[in-house]
Amino acid sequence: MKLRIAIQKSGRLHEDSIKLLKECGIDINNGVNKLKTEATNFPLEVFFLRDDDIPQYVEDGVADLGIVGENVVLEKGYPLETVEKLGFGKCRLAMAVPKSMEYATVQDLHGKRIATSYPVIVNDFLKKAGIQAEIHEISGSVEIAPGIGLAEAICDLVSSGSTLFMNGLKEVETVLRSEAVLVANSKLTAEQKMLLAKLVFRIQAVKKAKN
Ligand code: PRT
Ligand code: ZN
Repeated sequence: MKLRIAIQKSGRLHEDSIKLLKECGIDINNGVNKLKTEATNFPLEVFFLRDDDIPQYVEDGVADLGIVGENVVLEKGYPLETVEKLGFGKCRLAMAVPKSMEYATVQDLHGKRIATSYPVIVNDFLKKAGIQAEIHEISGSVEIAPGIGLAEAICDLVSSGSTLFMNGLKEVETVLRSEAVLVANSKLTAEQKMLLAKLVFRIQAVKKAKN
């Protein structure tokens, strides 16, 4: 019996995900272009996937566990169990508007067009704030939307803020704070749960050693 974990194939979470497993004493050889690999000293199989696909694989039980940003987990909306926050991949999903726009409160988003790759989370935010706005879903380069006349505001991930700055935008609302999390399928067997507990114990030890 093995646990199967899905991690990002390439991108911002890839390196830190591998590093975390290594720090947990788990040896994996991650050759380039491999779709999966096996740990040599822990009953763990590692799948390399696009981050957007990870929640679905875990929900379907094709993988038992996944490492993915909370932002992706929430947007997909599957009832996965968040087992542990991992302390890397930190960012925020934020509303931003052109620097020149006067902005005082969230009410200023009323009636505006908002470009985002996170329509579910944004819709939820607007609903809670009692704001009616038009959501334009786009899959990339969200920050150029105001400049090309597609929207008056955007909602996108921000870490340093330099992308917003370079595009003449200012951050006006934090919609969500996010970091990488370990998620699990909600129907693990008793044996799988025991292995997961072992893994989580090691992750917590790694995190403690860093504080
Ligand atoms: O190929 P795949 O689909 O797997 O990857 P991806 O391109 O969809 O995702 P990727 O690798 O860019 O991000 C993976 C995860 O990293 C995200 O889901 C977040 O949880 C987390 N993360 C942390 C970030 C950032 N920080 C981040 N800054 N994801 C994206 N960004 C982008 C943001 O969209 C914007 O374009 O970086 C730009 C802003 O950065 P700053 O530093 O200029 O503010
Ligand atoms: Zn992605």
